[in-house]
Amino acid sequence: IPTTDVSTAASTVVLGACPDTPPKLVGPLQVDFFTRRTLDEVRKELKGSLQEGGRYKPTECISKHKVAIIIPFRNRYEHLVHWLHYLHPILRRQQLDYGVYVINQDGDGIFNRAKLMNVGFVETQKYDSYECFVFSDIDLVPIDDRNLYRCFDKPRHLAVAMDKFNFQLPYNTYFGGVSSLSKAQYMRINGFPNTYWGWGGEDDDIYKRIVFRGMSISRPDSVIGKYKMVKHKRDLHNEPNPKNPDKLGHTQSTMDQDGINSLKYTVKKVEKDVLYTFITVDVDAPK
Ligand code: BGN
Repeated sequence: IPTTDVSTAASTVVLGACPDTPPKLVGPLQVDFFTRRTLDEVRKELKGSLQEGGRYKPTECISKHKVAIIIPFRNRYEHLVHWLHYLHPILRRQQLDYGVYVINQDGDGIFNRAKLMNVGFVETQKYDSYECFVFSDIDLVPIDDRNLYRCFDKPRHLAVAMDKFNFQLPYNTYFGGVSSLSKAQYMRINGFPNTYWGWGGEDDDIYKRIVFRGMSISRPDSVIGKYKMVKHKRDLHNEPNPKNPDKLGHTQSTMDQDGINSLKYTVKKVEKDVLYTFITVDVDAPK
């Protein structure tokens, strides 16, 4: 309940904490990727409600959830436009205190999704005291706003029912697409591996780390956890890497050496747009 401070001439309202269940969620959403959108149009749609760098916090209450949304990225602007158009209004309705950080891999060496997510974890903490990190692929849009982009008492897997997998998990231990970890959960697994170059396996490695550190995961149900994926061709320089499946057999012995404690990278450029903070990094990718 907001209380009024009458000690000043102009009365100031002291905000209360936001409720546990955000009151303005609508449930299932219409999402389509056929409508052509430009970044400029999306900026015009959203700029009144956002702070520079893709930041937002509710004005009606104090959010309990300070969340850095981290998106590993390279050359997918057409997906970024859809993601921003749909996600900002959802995150706002969820009453999160959040920022959107696009972690852009510099150059055209082999892509490394998990290493970019580690970079996001370190870099975003330079902007605010984030305690919760949501890691999202650029091509995934939730189609139910009750799927909360925050942290829970267990590491959370959010992308449980994707259209491309017929709205089911592809397998029980799948942890790909979109996930959230608190700072403590993330530190407990030494972050993510830095050594999965190219497509495949890094999400399975993260799942194993969680289990090897005695945790389990939580998920929304498969109604709330529905996602649409923007259809696309495989990116250049992100081929399935035949070495990655073998690495998975060694996670337990490698995870203490390969992770946030061994992360090396160079920030090349930081650009603040009203819709996001765009961080370009050299991750020392093999060609
Ligand atoms: C799995 C991939 C995941 C990927 C899912 C869904 C591997 C490791 C060898 C088994 N795992 O096969 O990374 O998210 O498919 O596409 O390639």
